[in-house]
Amino acid sequence: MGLELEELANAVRYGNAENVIDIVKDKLQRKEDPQQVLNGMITGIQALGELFKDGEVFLPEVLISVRAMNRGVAILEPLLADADIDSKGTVVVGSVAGDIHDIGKNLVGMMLAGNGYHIVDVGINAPVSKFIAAVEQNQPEIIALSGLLTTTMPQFETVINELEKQGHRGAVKVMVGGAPVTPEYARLVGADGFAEDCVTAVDEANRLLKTMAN
Ligand code: B12
Repeated sequence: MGLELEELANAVRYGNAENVIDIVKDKLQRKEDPQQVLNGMITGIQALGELFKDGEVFLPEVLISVRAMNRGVAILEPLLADADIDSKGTVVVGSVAGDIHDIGKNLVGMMLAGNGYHIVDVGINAPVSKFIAAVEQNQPEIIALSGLLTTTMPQFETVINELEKQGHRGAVKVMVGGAPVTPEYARLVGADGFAEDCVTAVDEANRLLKTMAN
């Protein structure tokens, strides 16, 4: 990582919103790739995640960093989500019941929007009924479930089973993701797709769309 990206990662890591905003704006002015700028911020929040895991930082510090990161993401959003593209299809995105983590879910939605998908975001801590209602109202091609906790990941299966029960499973592809999710787990719960991050999530959505066309 370049020195300045490291600076950006540190600004996120230490929750310094002013610095985050300054560095992001400066980089965009110098026509740097918004995706690279985003990666700098993700590196910062992930580094903080490690310290959080080890008990070296606590929730309030994490929240301050999340707020700083969101300020930076808000500046990048219009650049990542280029509105001038014809819609490829609709994706319902949401963080499953019991889960209030939304940075990853928002980034996945943003990258998909930037690559031509219409996004319906059901938000955080979304009960199964909310996903089903969104499917019925919007007839999406894909539903993208985000789960960051080992205790909320089983919700993927709950949503998939309910889609089946309500007769929607044939018409919608389900893709899942979140830090603890593995491709094996995705298969185990009967999901059609999985991606490691918000960039490969776009490739995965494109792949799923292709399988529907056949
Ligand atoms: C920020 C954060 C918080 C913030 C969330 C704020 C917010 N608005 O999101 C706050 C402080 C609120 C929080 C709370 C908690 N957290 Co927390 N949190 C994190 C942290 C540090 C970073 C998460 C993050 O935003 N990462 C950055 C984004 C960009 O990455 P991401 O979410 O993984 O998303 C990427 C990919 O996974 C993927 N992706 C994500 N979703 C999807 C969906 C699809 C369909 C696809 C294809 C891809 C995809 O693409 C994304 C972008 O590239 C992680 C640590 C970590 N390493 O993940 C812990 C972590 C997830 N939290 C954890 C815990 C335990 C909690 C709490 C229970 C703590 C507590 N004791 O209260 C609560 C639970 C709250 C709840 N009910 O949900 C644990 C989970 C452990 C586990 N395995 O279950 C972690 C792993 C930390 C740890 N190591 O202990 N947390």
